[in-house]
Amino acid sequence: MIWQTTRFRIDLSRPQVMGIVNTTPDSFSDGGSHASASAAARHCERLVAEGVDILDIGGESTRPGATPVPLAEELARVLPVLKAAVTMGVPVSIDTYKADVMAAALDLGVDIVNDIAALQQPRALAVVSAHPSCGVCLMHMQGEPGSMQAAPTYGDVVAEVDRFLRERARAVRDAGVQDERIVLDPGIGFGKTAAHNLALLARQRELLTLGHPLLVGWSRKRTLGELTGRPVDERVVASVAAALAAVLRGAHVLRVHDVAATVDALKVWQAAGSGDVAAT
Ligand code: HH2
Repeated sequence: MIWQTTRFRIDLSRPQVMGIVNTTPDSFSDGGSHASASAAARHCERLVAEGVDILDIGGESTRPGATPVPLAEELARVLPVLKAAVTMGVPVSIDTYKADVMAAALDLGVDIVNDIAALQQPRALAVVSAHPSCGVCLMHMQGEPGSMQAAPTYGDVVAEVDRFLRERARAVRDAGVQDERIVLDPGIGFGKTAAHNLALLARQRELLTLGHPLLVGWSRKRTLGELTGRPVDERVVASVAAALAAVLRGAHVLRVHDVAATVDALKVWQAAGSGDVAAT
C-alpha cells in the first residue's frame, strides 16, 4: 500500500512513524515545551535525526476540555514551523480542523492534512479536494474536544467507528480525492472510554476492511495511564507496547511523541520477521 501525498508517495509496507510536534502551550503531554517557533523547528530536526518518517505539526490542543484557539493565533503558531519543516526532507502533516489553516499550510507545500474532524468543518473538504495530490487523514471523534469525555456511549464502538469512517471516506472520494490519498484513524481517546479504546485495538483488524491504511495515536494517552498507573511523562514503555500491538493488528502509521523509542522497537520487530504489514 502507498499513501499519496503532495511531494511523497509513502511506502506503507513498513510501519511509518509520525512524530508529534505541538506548538501549543497546553497540549496534554508536551504543552509548552516547543511553544516558540524556533524551539518547535529544533524539535522537528531532532525527530528527523531520530528517524521519524512524517512530521505532524499542530497549533491547537484537542485534549479533553481544551480551549479553542482563534484562527490568527493558530496560524501564527504553525506557519513558521511548517515553513522550516518542509525543508527537512520528510513528509510534513498539518494537524488542524480549520479550512483556513489547511489552505495556508498547503500553500507552503505541506504534504498531508491530518483532521480530527474528518473534513466536516466548513470548507475543509473543498480545500483538500481542490488540491491535486495532498494526503489526508480522516479521524473518528464522538462529540467535540470540550465535552467528548463527559459520557461517551456506543452500542458497538467498532461498528460505529467503521460506519463513520466508511461514510467520510466515501464523501471525500465523491468530492474528487483519490483513494490512495486517504488514510483513516479510529481516534483513540476522542469521545471514548478506556474500554472503547481497548476494543478498537483488540478488533482493529476489522477496520482494515475499510480498504484504506490505518493511522493510530496511542502515544501517552489516558488509557495507558489507567492501565499502568503512570503519569503522562512516564508512559513511553506503555506507548511503545500499544504501538506494537497496533502494528500487529495491521496499523500502517503510528502517531507518537517518543520517536527514538518507537523507531528502536520497530527495528527489532522487523528484524524478528514480524513487521511485514503488507502480508497481514
Ligand atoms: N491525537 C491527538 C491529536 N491529533 N490526530 C490523529 N490523526 N490521531 C490522534 O490520535 C490524534 C491526533 C491528541 O494528542 P496530542 O497532539 O499529543 O495532544 P493535544 O491535542 O493536547 O495537543
